Amino acid sequence: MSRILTVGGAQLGPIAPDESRESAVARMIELLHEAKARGCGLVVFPEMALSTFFPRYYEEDISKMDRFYEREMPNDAVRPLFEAAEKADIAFYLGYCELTPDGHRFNTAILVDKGKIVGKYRKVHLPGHAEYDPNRPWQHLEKRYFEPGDLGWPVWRCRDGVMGMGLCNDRRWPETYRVMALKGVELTMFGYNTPDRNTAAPEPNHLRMYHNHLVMQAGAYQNSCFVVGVAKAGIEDGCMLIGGSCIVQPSGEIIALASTLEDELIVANCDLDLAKMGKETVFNFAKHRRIEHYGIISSQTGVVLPEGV
Ligand code: CDV
Repeated sequence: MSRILTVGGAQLGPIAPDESRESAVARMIELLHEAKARGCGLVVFPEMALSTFFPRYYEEDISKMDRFYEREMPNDAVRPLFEAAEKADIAFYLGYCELTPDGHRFNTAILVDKGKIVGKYRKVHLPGHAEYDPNRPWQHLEKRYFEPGDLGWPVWRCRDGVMGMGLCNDRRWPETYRVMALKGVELTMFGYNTPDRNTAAPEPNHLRMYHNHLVMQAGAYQNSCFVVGVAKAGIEDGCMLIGGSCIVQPSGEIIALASTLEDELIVANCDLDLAKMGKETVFNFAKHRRIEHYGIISSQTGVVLPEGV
């Protein structure tokens, strides 16, 4: 018996700072209709899919950015997406900025099925910085505008599989995948906004795409799960974001890949049973993990060098 889930990665092109939520939602509904026509049961949208990537802008008073956050979910602007997905019988992942009733700000993703939020994740690995950096052409102020996520990495049963979520920078950290893999994850979803040509890192531009795929392919293979990575791509208010949305199978091979920097749906038939093979052999955790040597991973953040020169 196989468990085939047809998965769509709904890449979005840029969202301008003054583009309305209603407009972004209309674009997503169009991709959802295409996903329905192509047989999808699950669609993954990007990180911050309802707004421009505003952490590129500095504001002294962070409440001046409140217009980019959602105070409830779904709200009036987003409800049509929930309704369209329920009608199409498609589950979806959606990234957005969350402002809680008691004033906490998170970079959040939800998993929605049959009109209901079945899972919520708040980004743990916030990249960038908290104060204005004069050396950057664009800021990356996620540490200013968000608190680190407080929910860890739960997984959820959905569409006959075990699903997990991360957001953007989380995909670069092996801990993200492994925590979920220890809960049996079979498909892990990441939305991302990855700037190109304009960060503080002194590396050639082509490496952004190479690393984007490298981390998700390694995460899929080493944890024997599908990985779906979906970009907000293209030139957003003058700032270039990479595309390269992809679906990776548990072997680590890419089985669907975006070819544009615009709104684009990629689709793959994912047999969730393929995740079993690695979990029962090379990455049979119960059999092969040696936890007596792993303690340092959860007790230490920075590097401690050996003594001497
Ligand atoms: N939105 C992100 O988390 N972006 C980071 C950038 C800053 C490197 C990323 O990991 O793609």
